[in-house]
Amino acid sequence: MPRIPPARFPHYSAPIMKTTHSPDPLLSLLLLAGLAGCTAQAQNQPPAPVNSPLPVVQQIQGADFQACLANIKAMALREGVPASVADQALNGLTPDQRVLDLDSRQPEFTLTLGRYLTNAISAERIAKGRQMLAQHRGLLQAVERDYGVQPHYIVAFWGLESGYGTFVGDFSVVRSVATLACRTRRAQFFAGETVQALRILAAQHMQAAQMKGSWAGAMGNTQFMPSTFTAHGVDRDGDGRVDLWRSLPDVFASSANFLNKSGWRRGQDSHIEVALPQGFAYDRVDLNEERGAREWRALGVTQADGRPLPDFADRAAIAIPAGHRGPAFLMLPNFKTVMIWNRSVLYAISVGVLARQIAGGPGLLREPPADDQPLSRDVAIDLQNRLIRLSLLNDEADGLIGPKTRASIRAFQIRAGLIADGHPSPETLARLRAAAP
Ligand SMILES: [Ca+2]
Repeated sequence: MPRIPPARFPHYSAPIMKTTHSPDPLLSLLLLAGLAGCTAQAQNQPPAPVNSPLPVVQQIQGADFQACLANIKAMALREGVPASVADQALNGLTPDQRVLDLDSRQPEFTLTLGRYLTNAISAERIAKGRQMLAQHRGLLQAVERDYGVQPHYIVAFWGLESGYGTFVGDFSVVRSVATLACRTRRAQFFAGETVQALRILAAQHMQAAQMKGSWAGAMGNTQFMPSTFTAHGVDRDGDGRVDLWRSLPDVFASSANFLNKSGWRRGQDSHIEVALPQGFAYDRVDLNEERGAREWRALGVTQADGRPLPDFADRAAIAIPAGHRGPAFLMLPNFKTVMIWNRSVLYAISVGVLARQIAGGPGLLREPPADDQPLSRDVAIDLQNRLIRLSLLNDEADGLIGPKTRASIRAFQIRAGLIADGHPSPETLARLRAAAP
């Protein structure tokens, strides 16, 4: 951040591929937010390479780099990539050690909501977003007519992904995804991405030397992975190529097309910031606790500014990623669509908050608590060990604050007379240290 440095990518966590993007560097945030279950619900599995039998993928892993590339080439030929294109892109390719270094780094801390939003949404980013919205209004409105995604949301994604095209990455995409396919345990996913990257070259959307992206292969203004590019890229300007690097019509239409295909509901927001009443039962805040507008109103939930909750379609759950002292978010259906783009709750919140500000609205009405500290893995393990000693957690301490640990924190908070929001706030941590020295 604008994009969180890829070094934060927590590769020790279970399946973490985003649908559109590189491995999610922000999953740990989501775990801190106690919302890991949300990912399991909303995520799509990474697209498997089409028509690639598993034995080929298994061969890839054990092979040396050149043999691995030969296997990927065989997969690409079966997908219709001409041998000349595959040879030109793969011959003489070597693994990129920078990519492996970035991939192997583990995050030392999980970010808090407050820190995340500070990184994601600067005053400058809001101002430039407003400027971009005004400058490209006609094009954005035409795209909205065709795909149903509001201009300020398209601009917000653009701002978060690449700083409005400022940060698009300078890694060779083919080399990055081939390196990750042949040198990491995620062979199947990245072999498929390599094949899709070759398909992009075969279709002459972009030449290999120009096809640059993030270290994990996310490309252009939208930071699409190759498979998302081939599935959802749109040639809006009609020059015969999808160009997510240089053509804003293609960039906007491709983003909107992805969101449209992922279930975006025309004209709707992704979340509503809400206020919870005094004495609210925080065990109702859980991703499985979806309720309709009438039910939430009956429980005393209002908009953050005190106005009554508007009607909304379907049922929605509430998230409190900074605990009861921080802002609360009613996650509307489009929130789930944002999480198909990037399966991080904090990312999805950022999109909604930034979009609203780009449209001229206010930011958060309730700020995250300033004293919330990023949780290191060691502190998280220490927290879990104390919960285990109190017989409130029946699990191994793994340093990941998931739904089970969060439930244990709630149980401790109830025992200690604290508000049972399941959030490891400084006060909860201090009380836990005193109770289980
Ligand atoms: Ca084009």
